Amino acid sequence: MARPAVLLERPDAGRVEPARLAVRIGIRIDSRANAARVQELQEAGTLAPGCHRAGPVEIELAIEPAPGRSAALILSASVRNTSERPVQVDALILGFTWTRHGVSSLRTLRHGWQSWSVTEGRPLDDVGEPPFPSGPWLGGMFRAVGESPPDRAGWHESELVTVVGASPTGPACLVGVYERGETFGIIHTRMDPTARGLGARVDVGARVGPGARLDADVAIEVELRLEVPLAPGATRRADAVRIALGADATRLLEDYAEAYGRAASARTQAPFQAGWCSWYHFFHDVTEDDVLRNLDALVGARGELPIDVVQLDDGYQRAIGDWLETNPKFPRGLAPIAAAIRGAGFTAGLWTAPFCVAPDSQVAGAHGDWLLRQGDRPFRGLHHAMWTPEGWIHVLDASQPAVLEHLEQVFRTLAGMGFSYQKLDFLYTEAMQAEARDQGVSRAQRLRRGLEAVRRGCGESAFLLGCGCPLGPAVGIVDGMRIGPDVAPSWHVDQPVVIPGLAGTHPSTRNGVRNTLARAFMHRRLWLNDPDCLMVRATATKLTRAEAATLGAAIAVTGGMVIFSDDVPVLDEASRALVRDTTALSREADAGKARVLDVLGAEIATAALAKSGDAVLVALINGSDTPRRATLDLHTLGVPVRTAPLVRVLGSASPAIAGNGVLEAELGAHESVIVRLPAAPPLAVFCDFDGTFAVQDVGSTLAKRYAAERRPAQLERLARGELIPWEYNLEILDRLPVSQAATDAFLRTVELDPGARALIELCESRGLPFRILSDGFDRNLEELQRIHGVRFEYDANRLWFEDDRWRIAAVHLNPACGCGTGNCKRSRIGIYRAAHPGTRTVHIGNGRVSDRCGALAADLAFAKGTLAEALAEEGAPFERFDTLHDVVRVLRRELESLGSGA
Ligand code: 9PG
Repeated sequence: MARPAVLLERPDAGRVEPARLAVRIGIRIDSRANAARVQELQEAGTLAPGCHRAGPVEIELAIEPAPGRSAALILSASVRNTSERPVQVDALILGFTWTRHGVSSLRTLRHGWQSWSVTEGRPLDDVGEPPFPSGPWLGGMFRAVGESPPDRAGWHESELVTVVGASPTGPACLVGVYERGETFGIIHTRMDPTARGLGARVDVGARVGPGARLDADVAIEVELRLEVPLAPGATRRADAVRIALGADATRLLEDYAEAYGRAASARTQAPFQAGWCSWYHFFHDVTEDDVLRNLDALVGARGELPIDVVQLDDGYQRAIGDWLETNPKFPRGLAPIAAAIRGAGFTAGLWTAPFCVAPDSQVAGAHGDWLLRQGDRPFRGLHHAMWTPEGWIHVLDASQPAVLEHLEQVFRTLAGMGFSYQKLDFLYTEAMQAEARDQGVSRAQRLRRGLEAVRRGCGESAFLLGCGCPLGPAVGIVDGMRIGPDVAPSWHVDQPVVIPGLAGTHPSTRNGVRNTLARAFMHRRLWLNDPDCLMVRATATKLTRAEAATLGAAIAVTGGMVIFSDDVPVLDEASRALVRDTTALSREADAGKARVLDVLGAEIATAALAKSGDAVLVALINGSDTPRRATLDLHTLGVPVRTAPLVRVLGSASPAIAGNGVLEAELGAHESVIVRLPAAPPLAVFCDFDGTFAVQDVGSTLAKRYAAERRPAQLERLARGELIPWEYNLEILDRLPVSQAATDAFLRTVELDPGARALIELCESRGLPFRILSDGFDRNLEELQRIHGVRFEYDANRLWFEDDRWRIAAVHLNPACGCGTGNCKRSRIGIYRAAHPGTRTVHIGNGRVSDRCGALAADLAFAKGTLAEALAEEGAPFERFDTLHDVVRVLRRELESLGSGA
């Protein structure tokens, strides 16, 4: 069989090959939209650019390289009904395989549909997504499709985006949809049982061994859910899909979010948000007095609790859907609340569930025809016992222009009262599988249009926070997004009834921390992440201080919004300190760049970092239920740091850094710690002196001149291995009877390399440490600096004049290294590297005796002369240079690529 074309390839991450292109056509068994339906799968052949027939439709597919330098493709598809009858297009399916990646044990990111849906790393096992045990309606609150098609059994499922790859780093393949409110993308993955020569069942782990294949195929299929009827001749465009290969899953996710955000005009520029919210202490019982008391307390604590937003949550409204009317707990209505908050110098925030309406609301009573339907009755978006006596909540149908006008009007009124921060909740209800008046408006489009109407009403300058929101359609409309389930004053889910299949989405601190870390890559690329409220109270909580600090640590190190939700007047000093510390650290992380390490490795990520000015915050997180010794090799941070001073800034564990650059801490169950380390420069340059920085070799010239008769014999002993290089030096140079004046006269003839000054200038201007490593002598280097008017730091052997003779002493003999020189360059570079994990070390040299061990120790070696010969013989990588100008050119290029984060 001919090999299929390769779509995408990267030497360190395998390749992507096309598989099938198909479409799901829905056939309704009766006339109701949500009534029983069967689906027919129509294959359109192999995934390839161009036009493909699939039963009654044609699929047009374009495949283009993604802009930029990464190994990524963009697939854009549209579907056209070429038949004479309407066709229900449920989904387009784009299939491919990821292969030859060399990974034996793969993991995958399960990304959830909406804010509260589970997002975590999982093994790519044969089981796939477990069947949802509580029925399609409940399933449909947390997943784009309440019940997966039967042919998806055994596949893993992820919504919007997934990465499959090695943990902690290594080859990875990302597939992500640039959802713009046309479709919902679901990505299915599994070990490919049809992979060449692998048989029906794949046990990848078992095939690891000498000569074993490590390149099992992963089958990946993206389903772009349209679920719209197409009239004869009509065309529909699906949202675009990105496929990317790389060597680090987190970076692939960051690149995806960056490119997606740009393509979708994401709103990422709002200032850092810190605030107070009424929900997690007062819940539905909140009163006007509670809000005003807390407002007073916040005014009193302004210096100490530096927040901007005061947000009233659920509990003020007369009925769900009637957002402009308050219940008796807010006798003066909403406007005075906004005025009081603003008057106190805060931003006034308000909670609503814009698409939800209770049956007993005025809006539902007056406009029964505005609701999404399910057959002959209004659709039920959720059951909420606190909201209405029967508990059922209906949903406004945003496919209707009148509904959009109503939404716009409501939010214009709220904005007019002074609420410039809107927490928009239960947004998923709009996008559930229900019957809309205009069936041609897809579920994603309904949500998008509804949100656009809210934005029009609120105005451009308002801060909109999505909550319970399917993520994709909101990009470009909201400024902030809840990225996890509700937190609670307990680590684990603590409620009387846990709904089967929903334990991961029920309120708990653990569930919040898990999502906060797993979705950190979205922050400031798609919006500002809202990790949900910090819980700092010391009473009426089952959280230990350590657990509360873990929530704080996850919020802080990912740089998201910091909202706390405790009764301010009763907070003790430790609780206030946690608010203060979390806010200050998160503000810092937000201004820099935050990164969670190893997103695939565990359900709850174990380490994260944030660059912050000239420091780096590093978090070690133990989300597990047992104590553990957390370790993190600082060389794997991807950011250069110094190992001292190490300052703990959150948590109470006592971390330390071992000599090999590994950060360690004993963490109790659910305990975390954040430390601050100084940032280190990206490169550190070590340069040989004699013959490299200076043209002539001082020592050997003096030896030739003043020890001519002894020299040949000693050189022979050196060559035979009877002397090590330092012993040879002792034989030749120690007690050499040459006057200081004669030596200095010779030194005045020594020239510097033509690029020597440019190299020092480059290092100075970019803050790169520059150090001469010389097996020559300190006195000569001092003298030559004076002669040439240059300054540099150096390590060199000692030379002094005593009793009319020169005396020498070695400073850094290292018997463990074979170099035998007085100043072992390998160990000098090794010492630097251990104290500066992540800094790339550079060595420049020309001689095989004293420079070889330095060149081999460095990350980047420049060589000429006998050093270049020696390295070439050994097959060691190096950059050849002639003068130091060549080195300067390459280092500039290197800095550019490091600076771009590639
Ligand atoms: C107000 C709350 C808070 C909170 C929101 C949201 O699945 N559920 O039944 C469910 C109920 C409430 C809930 C989330 C899920 O909380 O996340 O911050 O605003 O509404 O009612």
